[in-house]
Amino acid sequence: MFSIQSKWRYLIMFLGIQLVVMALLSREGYQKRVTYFIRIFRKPDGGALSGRNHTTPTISGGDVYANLSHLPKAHGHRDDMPYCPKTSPLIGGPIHVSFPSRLSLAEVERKNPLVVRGGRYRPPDCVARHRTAIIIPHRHREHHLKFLLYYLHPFLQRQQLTYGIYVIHQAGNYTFNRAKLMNAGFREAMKEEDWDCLFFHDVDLIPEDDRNTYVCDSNPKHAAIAMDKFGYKLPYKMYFGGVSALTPLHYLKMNGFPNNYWGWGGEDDDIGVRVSLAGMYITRPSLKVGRYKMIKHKLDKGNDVNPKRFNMLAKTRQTWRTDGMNTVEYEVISREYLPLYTNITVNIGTEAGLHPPPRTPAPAPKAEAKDVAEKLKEK
Ligand code: BGN
Repeated sequence: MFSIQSKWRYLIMFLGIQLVVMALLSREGYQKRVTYFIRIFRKPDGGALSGRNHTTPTISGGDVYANLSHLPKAHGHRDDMPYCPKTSPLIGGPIHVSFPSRLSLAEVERKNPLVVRGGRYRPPDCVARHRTAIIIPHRHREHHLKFLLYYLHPFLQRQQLTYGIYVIHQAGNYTFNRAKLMNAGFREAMKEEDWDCLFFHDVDLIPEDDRNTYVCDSNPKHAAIAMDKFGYKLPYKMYFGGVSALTPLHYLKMNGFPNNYWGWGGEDDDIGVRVSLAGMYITRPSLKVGRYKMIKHKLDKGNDVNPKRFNMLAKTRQTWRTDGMNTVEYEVISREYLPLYTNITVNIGTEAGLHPPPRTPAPAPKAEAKDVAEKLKEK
């Protein structure tokens, strides 16, 4: 009898301890720590690709795809759909970003079943309050683009936006011109849809917090305020590089971006100066939210540092009205509506114009009379 009673006592004590442990673990802080430890024991780079096992996707802390699997698989009827809430319930805060080498575009497609041709999306269960186009200037960075698409699609879906992703690809091998590609991207995107906000986005920057909403402010917004490469701080007060957001009205008010910055550097500073010359100011999210991880890479071939940038920057006040959207010249070579983005290849020419005359080869040095005489002798 005595022993049965003590057995019951132990069993009740054991169950009690289990209950306390479970209660503690279910508290948010403990959940985060448990996820943290699980991540340590996982293979490196495995965290972001939680959907590798097709049947049982793991929803880990910071997984950008968490919650999205609960969305309806098809779009509802347009007439009876309510507006999306002002703050999306799908927003989760910090996102874990890593760059697993095995990622493929097919995997990105599989994980984004609601994205349609051309890289377009609208929320399946509500009418979006915002319509955002993402403009990505690009050349020889397919590897980076794949990672950006992997993170950007779910990031934007969590914000319940209607969106489209445009990659503006510079044709040929002439020096890269980021700002001119943005001008081409702006015009081509606006031809297709009445976007109310455009995000000008470097291909190698991955947003790390989905509270950094991809919607426009009443003034031009600099979104990439805290990058890992600058120690998650603004490198200087007027910095406007990486990712910025403007409405079509903002863009036209400042005559778009400059067309004449060939190579690395200065064009983003010029754009920042244009904002204030056009009577606007730069807004920014908080340092906590405007965080980005940069995909490491060497300086590109064909994007050498632009030695003219200092002189050009000193003249922005004189040039911004006559160089920009009102003077941009380019040719669309192709427009492809790919599953994850619209790929627009453009010829933006060179510093010598859209169709620079082919370089004539230097004339061969005239043969000396003496050499000719020698040659004749040999014969
Ligand atoms: C600045 C560059 C920017 C670049 C940032 C961050 C110039 C102009 C000379 C004053 N500006 O120095 O274009 O985005 O660094 O790398 O070089």
